[in-house]
Amino acid sequence: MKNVLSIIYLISLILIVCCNPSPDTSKESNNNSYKERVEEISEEQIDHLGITNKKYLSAASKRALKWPAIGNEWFIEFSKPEPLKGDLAYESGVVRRDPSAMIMENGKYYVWYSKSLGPTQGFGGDIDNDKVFPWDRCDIWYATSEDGINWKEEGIAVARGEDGEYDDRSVFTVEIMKFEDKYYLCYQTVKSPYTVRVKNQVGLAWADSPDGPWIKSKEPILSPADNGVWKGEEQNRFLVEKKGDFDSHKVHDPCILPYRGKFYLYYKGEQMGEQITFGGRQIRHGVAIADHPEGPYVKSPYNPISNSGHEICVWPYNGGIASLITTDGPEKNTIQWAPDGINFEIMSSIKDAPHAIGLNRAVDNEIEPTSILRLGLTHVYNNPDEQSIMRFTSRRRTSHTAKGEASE
Ligand code: AAL
Repeated sequence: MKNVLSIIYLISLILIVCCNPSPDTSKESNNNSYKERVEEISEEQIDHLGITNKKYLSAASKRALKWPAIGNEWFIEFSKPEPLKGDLAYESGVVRRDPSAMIMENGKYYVWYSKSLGPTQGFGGDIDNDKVFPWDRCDIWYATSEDGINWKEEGIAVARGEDGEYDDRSVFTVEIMKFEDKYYLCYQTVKSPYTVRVKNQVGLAWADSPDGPWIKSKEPILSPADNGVWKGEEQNRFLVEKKGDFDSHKVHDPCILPYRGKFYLYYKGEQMGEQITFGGRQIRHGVAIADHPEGPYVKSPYNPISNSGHEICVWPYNGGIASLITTDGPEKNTIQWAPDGINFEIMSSIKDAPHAIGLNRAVDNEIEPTSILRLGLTHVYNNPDEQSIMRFTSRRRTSHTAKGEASE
């Protein structure tokens, strides 16, 4: 017995020694792997980052050294949302929300948005007659403005479909794309009955003028992945046998950008059996790509392309695509950029970003990474039953001085 115990002890000792390199050895290999880099690090970088000794780089210093040679171009601060005037001012009993981007046509800004009337009853009652969400029973309306502050509501652009059509219950959360003198509105669609398990799709309409008339696609241009399995018949979206892809339940917030000779449809995916994780709801972003604006759109095999975010807010910059990520996920409150429109990296962190941003596509988005965010539209909840569209501004902070102190 004594011999057996001694052998076990000896084997354990050998295993401990072999499998756990001493702290000194690991430090050495860690420093070795940085040897080459250390020689590359300039005195200027060391001075700029305030590093004490370039032979002893903390994880934070290593990350700092990987930052691109940027100032604070991607870092911005947002104003509080301010009310609009005219027809888009708050109106009792009305929901106006999820504004599209603004485009400038005929000397005026144009914006499209979801509009519905009356209070929200939710899912507890008679869903055939009730309004289950503020964005239920919506049509897509549009408005114009000369200064972006005073708005004139022009009327319905795209209405819900006839009974039995894929968009017969609600059309909402719209985006605009102008391409080669044609206008395209892409938007979310729901078919009745609006249950908690109903799948949400994306529709498209096109016109030769921003004032319409709009021709609607006969079929949705994007649908949820079909590989999730509900558990049981009960209307409960959290009960699943299998969750399926990140977009197995809903495809939302579509936004099409012409990019690299193709059309990139960015969207938010909601998953069947959605859970709360360490960053909030399981909300991810994906992209589907087409050769023509009308489609067919093919989902990228790289999806999801973001594991964070909520409403899509994307714009072209410097040959790539920038994306503002809010609300959900571990990388919420960041601006990211992908050189290829797919592989996004964090460029800055932000706070108090407006929700459901309608970008100002009338400005030159190449002036600075965030020039397109200098002013724009957002929505606010006046209360659970009423939402209105507001405007925001943003600024880059370039100095930090005490009262009376001269800046650099
Ligand atoms: C929004 C968007 C989608 C959702 C709802 C209306 O902010 O993410 O449009 O369906 O909320």
